[in-house]
Amino acid sequence: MALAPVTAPPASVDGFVKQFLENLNLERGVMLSSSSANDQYMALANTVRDYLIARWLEDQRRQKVAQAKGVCYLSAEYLLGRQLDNNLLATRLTEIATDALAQCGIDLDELRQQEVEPGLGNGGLGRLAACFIDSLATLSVPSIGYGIRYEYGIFRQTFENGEQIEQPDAWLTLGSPWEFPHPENAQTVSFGGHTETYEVDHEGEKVTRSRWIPSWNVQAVPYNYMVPGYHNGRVNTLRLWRSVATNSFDLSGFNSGDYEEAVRAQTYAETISKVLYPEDSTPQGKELRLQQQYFFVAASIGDFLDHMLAPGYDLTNLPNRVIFQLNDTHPVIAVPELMRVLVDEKGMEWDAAWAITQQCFAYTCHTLLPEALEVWSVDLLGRLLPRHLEIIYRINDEFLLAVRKRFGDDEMRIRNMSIISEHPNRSVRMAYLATVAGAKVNGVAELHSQLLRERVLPDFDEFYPGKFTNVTNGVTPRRFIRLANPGLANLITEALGAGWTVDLERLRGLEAFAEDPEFRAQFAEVKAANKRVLSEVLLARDGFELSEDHLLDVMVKRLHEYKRQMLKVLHIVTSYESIVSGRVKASDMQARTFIFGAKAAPGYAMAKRIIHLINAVGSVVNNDPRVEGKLKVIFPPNYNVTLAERVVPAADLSEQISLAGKEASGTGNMKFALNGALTIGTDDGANVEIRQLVGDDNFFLFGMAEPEVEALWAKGYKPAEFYQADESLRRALDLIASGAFSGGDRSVFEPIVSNLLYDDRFMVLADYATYIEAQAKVDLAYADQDAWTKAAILNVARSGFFSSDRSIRDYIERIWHTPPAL
Ligand code: 26W
Repeated sequence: MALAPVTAPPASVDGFVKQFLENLNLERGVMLSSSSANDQYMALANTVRDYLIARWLEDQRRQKVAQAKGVCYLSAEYLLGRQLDNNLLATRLTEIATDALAQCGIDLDELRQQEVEPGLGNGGLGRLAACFIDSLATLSVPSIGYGIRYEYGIFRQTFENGEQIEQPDAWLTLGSPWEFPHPENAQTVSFGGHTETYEVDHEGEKVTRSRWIPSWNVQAVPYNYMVPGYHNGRVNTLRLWRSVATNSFDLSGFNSGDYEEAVRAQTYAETISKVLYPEDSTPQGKELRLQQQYFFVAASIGDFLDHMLAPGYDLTNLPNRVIFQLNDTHPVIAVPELMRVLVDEKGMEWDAAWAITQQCFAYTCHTLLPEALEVWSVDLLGRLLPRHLEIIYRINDEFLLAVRKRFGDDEMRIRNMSIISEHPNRSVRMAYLATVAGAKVNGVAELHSQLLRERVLPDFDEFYPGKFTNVTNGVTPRRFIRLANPGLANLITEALGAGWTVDLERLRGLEAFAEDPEFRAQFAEVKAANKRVLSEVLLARDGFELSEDHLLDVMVKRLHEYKRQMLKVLHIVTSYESIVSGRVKASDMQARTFIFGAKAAPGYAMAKRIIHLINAVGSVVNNDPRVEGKLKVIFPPNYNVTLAERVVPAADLSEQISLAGKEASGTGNMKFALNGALTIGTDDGANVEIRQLVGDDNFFLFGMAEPEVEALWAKGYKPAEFYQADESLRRALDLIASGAFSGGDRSVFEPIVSNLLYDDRFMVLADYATYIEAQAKVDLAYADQDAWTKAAILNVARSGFFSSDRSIRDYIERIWHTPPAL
């Protein structure tokens, strides 16, 4: 069949106007003259959708007919950012829409502002998933993203007297025009109850089988989102699940007057997809979180088996049809779920089912922090998912048997490798389960993958040769260059011609232009214009104004001690102290504006105190006349994808200063390099690869490398010794301790100071001196604007490797082995 049954409206200004007005009338029920901005935004979004739907339906049909191997990306988070602009870009409709709206007297830019971004993720992991589904669609890979449609995404951050306040993110209040609910395709997801055994006849023999008798269930309703590829006419699907009660009311209860009891079940069922856990890196071990995890993977596996397979599909072929990619441990409960479905529901033998399962999963690890590796107590898991716990036990028994066979009765090794940990409580190590079940396990940058093999899972690496691999993260050039930085995108197209957006290695061609003074001038002008745009945004948003000719020094990411926002604070305080003590004249100083963006997990007290300190330092530094405006600290609240799209293109300096061995990859680092910021960074995560590519001359390296960190721990790290030995560090810490940033109250930031002096798990004090040195080099380098611009161009030219398209190609080659696109 050549034509899909639905056709898109004509891609012309007139066609667009007609469709837009029709949507305004028919979908919103308003006339143009009486429509609100929200009406107009909704009608516009509907119009863009109308252009995508025919393609979408056709792609779904094609994927089903072909039955080729595809990817199910399982992720608890998708930090999507705004959809309108991306969908306009993908469909080449931006110009048409601009003109069409202008004909109706509407400014597209104003409608853009109407969209509340779906913040269905915490940070790097969720944003990576969003970049990956963009690349999967752009590379025409048959694939679907599965996740949770949280009613409330990551909290909205405000500051009160410098302290973080969390507000609910009610992103759905006005409705989302991008989602297609399909209640008729709901999956039932069960919980609780018990298991029992029963006997069946199998080829004349009686065999004992197990089954799960759950005690309650919920409905998982799919909400579909279109994921358009860039200029390739493809539209993939993101399917997010919402939980609702099975029989929304218990009618008999209702009739007998117990209204409260009747709604209770419904309310309870709906809490499962109510809110995103704002915890980043420290799992909470909360029952609701396990419910969320099981809820979405059970629905996804059920959905795949029910709707994506040809009728009568032979499940022994499943590994040729699908690979479930586990985005960290959050979806790992999918492993026993697939086993349960194959064995208990489809009647397959255990060994056959296990052989299939082991080929159908692959696991991506996103962390090195031991505290971030999820474990679930056996108590909780057994209560919520008793059959799954049995299955996990059996997987573990057979696995440990194989380990014994290979290594003998090395009890310590068995303990270390067991999926069940006995201490401090009996619990299931989800990363181990994923490693045992996964066909492949990957880290997210070279260094991370190496440390994963050598430090976190060495026994597994030995036991499973070839299972571990690396796929370095990437970011989508559509959102983070084309949309975020149209000035740079146009300059690149003028220099290199079209096509680089889907072939980012072509940025290499810019190396030659770095030598061209005219190109450098144009590049510098783009940067300056981006700073003006950011300044306007910040002024409207938070009342901040950027000063011209300041070096823009940016640190935006979740607030975590390992990321070391404190090191940045110490640098600022050091600069400030050198002015107020009279040792440095403000007029001799390179003017800098420091921008922070960071949310702290609501329960992470130290992180929240650091946010308070940053704001406190800002209000003192910004208002001290002795500084003569040479240092500015600004901290716009509620950093999110939308703000990132304005901040990243304006930055001169990108701060990537985690303690070596702690940041798995980082992806902000890539966005900055691609937008022509220079990095000051440690030898950590993907910084290592960025530096190798852009060259030492175009990167400010400082701090201990990972082996030096290990050596210092081994020797015994005493942070107070660094304090004693370094006068400038002493002055900075003393100034904070003195109450200079807390109206004389020494107690407010005392816990931060004490923590650094006596604990300092992330070795801030040990890296302080080299950091300050590197920052001095930054100041010197920035003084030669032309040389700086050249280095910035080389950063762009040499960062094409960090396209998420390349990451996805690596996944295909090293892990998924999916055939070329249809
Ligand atoms: C609730 C427990 C928990 C544990 C870990 C929540 C979230 C996590 C994530 C692994 C945190 C995360 O986002 N990790 C980041 O993943 C990025 C994408 O691979 C990397 O670039 C970052 O370095 C890594 O910190």
